[in-house]
Amino acid sequence: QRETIADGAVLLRGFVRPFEAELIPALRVIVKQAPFRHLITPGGHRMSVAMTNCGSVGWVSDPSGYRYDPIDPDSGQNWPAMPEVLRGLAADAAAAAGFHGFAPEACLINRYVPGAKLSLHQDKDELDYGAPIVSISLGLPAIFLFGGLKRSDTPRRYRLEHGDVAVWGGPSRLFYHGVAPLADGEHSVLGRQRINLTFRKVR
Ligand code: MD5
Ligand code: FE
Repeated sequence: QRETIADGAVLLRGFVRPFEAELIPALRVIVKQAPFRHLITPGGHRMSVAMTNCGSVGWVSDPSGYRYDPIDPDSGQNWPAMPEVLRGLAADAAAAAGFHGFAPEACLINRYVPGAKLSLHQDKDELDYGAPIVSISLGLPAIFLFGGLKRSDTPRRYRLEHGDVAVWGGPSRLFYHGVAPLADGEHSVLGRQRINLTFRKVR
């Protein structure tokens, strides 16, 4: 089902559940080629969330700053290509939320283990804020913190579960958001972790 939580922000609960059997093997192939790693922020902190990417560019952070880079700094090679099943699901989810013709270049893949969190932030490293960001949640449930345009706006809390998709477009594209520390648990398919994929148009 479809729930609009702000102007341009839509939750599609269970949207990718029917495609789990294609999605998870595609993920395993990517992670074999570009393993999860803990990036260092420009402030010198090691992120508790581990990350990798697929697509023509990937999001990276290091002490010099944040950027989208065609090269995986760990391998010196291009990031793995974005599998068609992922590209198609992202485009279909965007269309279901009213954003037609979404053509993502980057898919950032975040891995949360119990205790891992993502502090409140805005996604501002993309050039085209007109395009939405599509987010797919897999594995353990998480509490998503959805704020507003100001850091001081009190976030609303949404529980995101395995198979849920969120589409962030329009004014909400630049809202502050984060993920509360992951509660411990065991997911029947992915075990003790949550995986989130975010599809982005970068240029
Ligand atoms: C996550 N990831 O659950 C989230 C899902 C990230 C990140 O935040 O930057 O990797 S994406 C949530 C998102 C993206 C863009 C805008 C808004 C939320 N929003 O307006 O709330 O790992
Ligand atoms: Fe974000």
